[in-house]
Amino acid sequence: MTIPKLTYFDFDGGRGETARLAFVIGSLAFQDDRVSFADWPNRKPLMPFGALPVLEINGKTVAQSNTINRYIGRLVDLYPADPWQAALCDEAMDAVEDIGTRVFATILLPETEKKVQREELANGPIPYSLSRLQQRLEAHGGRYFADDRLTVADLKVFVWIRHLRSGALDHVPSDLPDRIAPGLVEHGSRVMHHPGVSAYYAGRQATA
Ligand SMILES: N[C@@H](CCC(=O)N[C@@H](CS)C(=O)NCC(=O)O)C(=O)O
Repeated sequence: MTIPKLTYFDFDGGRGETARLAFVIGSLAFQDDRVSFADWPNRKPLMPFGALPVLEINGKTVAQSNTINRYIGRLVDLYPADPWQAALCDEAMDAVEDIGTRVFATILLPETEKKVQREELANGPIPYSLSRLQQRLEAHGGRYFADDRLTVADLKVFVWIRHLRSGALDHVPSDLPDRIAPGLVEHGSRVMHHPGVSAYYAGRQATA
């Protein structure tokens, strides 16, 4: 196998971050191809669906974040072998994708419209999604979303909660997860304390 190349935007979050973390935790060397926003218009037409992330391996490419997460998860044993546990893992990743897609769709809106739409999301769909995700976590024992161990689902939820709490989303209160779903915040702290995850972010800070 050639060294896989993961192409995504140059920030520590979003749809590409789960796969980056999976590579790091799984100690699988990869090329972290970070695209600047300035360079994106040149790169976009070359991508299978004109979007990122994209994984290149053995000279072939595959797109769609959760597809990539599952694929890398299988390579590094962060995806359940049991079909039912795999379905639970997919469920959590797709649930994050559902709400994330609605939030990301507001990024390029004019400021007034962005404020209206984000406040609507913060007053309904985001808390709803957080509370339902927390219920699902509790239903599976409260520690991990599937397989009673860390999987790519935990990484994806962690990235999402980290983003919400970062304050980077204007008009969405950064304390929403703490107020609505403390179980997800605790889960996020569990993931952050994974040695591979904490070492990765310590390294990212050191190079920032
Ligand atoms: N369903 C796709 C969505 C991909 C997507 O919309 N990616 C965003 C970044 S998170 C993107 O590439 N935006 C730039 C563009 O569409 O030009 C996935 O899950 O990978």
